[in-house]
Amino acid sequence: ELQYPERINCASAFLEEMVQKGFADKLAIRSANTQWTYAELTAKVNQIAHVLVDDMHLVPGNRVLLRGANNPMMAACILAVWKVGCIAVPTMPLLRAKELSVIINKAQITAALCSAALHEELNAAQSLSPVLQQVKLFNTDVENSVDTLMANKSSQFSAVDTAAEDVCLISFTSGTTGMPKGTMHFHRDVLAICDCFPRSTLQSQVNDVFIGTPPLAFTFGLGGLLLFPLRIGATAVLLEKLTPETLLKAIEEYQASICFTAPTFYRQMLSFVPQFSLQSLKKTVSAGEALPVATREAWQAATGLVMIDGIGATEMLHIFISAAGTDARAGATGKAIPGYQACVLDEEGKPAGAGVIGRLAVKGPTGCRYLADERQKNYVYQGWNLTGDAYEMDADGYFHYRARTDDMIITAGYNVAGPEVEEVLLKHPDVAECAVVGLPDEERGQIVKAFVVLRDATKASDALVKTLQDYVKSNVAPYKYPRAIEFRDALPRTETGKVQRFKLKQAGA
Ligand code: 3SK
Repeated sequence: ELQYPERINCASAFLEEMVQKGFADKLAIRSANTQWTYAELTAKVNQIAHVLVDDMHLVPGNRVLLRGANNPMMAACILAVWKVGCIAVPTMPLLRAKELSVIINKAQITAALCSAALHEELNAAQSLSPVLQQVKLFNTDVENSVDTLMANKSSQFSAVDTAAEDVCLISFTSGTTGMPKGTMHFHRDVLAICDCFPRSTLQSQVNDVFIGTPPLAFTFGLGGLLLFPLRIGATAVLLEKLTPETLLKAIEEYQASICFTAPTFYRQMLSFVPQFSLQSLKKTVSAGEALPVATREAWQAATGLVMIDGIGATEMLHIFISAAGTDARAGATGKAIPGYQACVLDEEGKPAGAGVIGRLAVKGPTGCRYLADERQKNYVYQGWNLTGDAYEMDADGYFHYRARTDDMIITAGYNVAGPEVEEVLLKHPDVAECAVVGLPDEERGQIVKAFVVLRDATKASDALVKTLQDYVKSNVAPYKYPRAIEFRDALPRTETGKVQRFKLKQAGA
């Protein structure tokens, strides 16, 4: 079991503790035009901490909204907020004024640090939410920006003496349902995620170079691209606006060894893989969405790497079920990682045995604490966190994803898991992306409908609809075939890349 002292400030663990452990001159963060060693990062964070205290007059417990893409200053600002004992509320760069305003009002946020490039929407949000009193810009040398003010500050700052159980992070769920929730996490939670998955499953090492796409505002990215490397003295590469092609180019250029991104992104990278030399790449982590077997297999065939699949949740902070190397099995996410327990609950809320599809329940060092939200009672049940995923455990204890619990389709009395049909469709050479949902139907209760993005949109035709339907029927039980297929140019996704099935249901109804 993980043990932390009663009083800890997690920022110190990533900064001065690493300097003291001998990592002062090791590269901590790299980006297109910045390279900071652990000593330099610590100095920058300390200078920003002075700006927060001396110029913004923040006190421990204040909530600070952070808005920025993946870059060194965004990372330093998050660490500085922790160092002064405040609560970081990182927000997704793609959010618009109205969405930002919902977060500001919900968390009663009075101060914000915002990258100059993303200022416009926050400015508009401030007019909607007057509770936000001060915004300081970073990544700009205008007067009174963080960058300008920090230049004259001391590079020494003693971290505020916080309790291990003080809240340091409020992470808002991306809201596949359109109603975001704030999830609160402690200083010890931040350290716990670094001491679970990356040590046991990923087995990351000091010489690793981490790279990938998820925003630092998404806990998948915050952990995988910043905290995991800093906790062990490795290097974090933080890059903005990556495309499948530029991510591969960056892996080659920065000699990255560990990559974090979502299944759709891996799938899109496939056609570019042969153009790059990827010898440095040792481990690839897929999370954020279920990993289709077709994507896992194609990735392994193209790169020789066994994908490390994982399921995490903003409520749990990071990954809690996964498997790597020879433990990984196609079709299974994996097992509960060391430190966590998982089971499947049946319809009566009792742990079910192997072979039963039910609600996934998890517990471990992190867990769900919603900020003032009635939905807390739906998430935590008898000490278990109910993630909203329908899973099946096999006889060897591997967990197999079936669907989101509210996305199970019941058609003419049959249970159909949308992702199973998606798996089949994705194997068809014409299909680039797809999402399968249940739509209300008088006769059958629901019908299975597939929304399909084609590799070549000009191929869309009634004949192709029939071909795809027959393809599904010949690969899985025929009652699972999509009675309706609609071709789309793109699927609606949240800022974290999850398909918004509720929007497809609304559109298709
Ligand atoms: O939402 C997810 O799927 C996720 C995955 C990994 C780590 C963290 C999160 C929130």
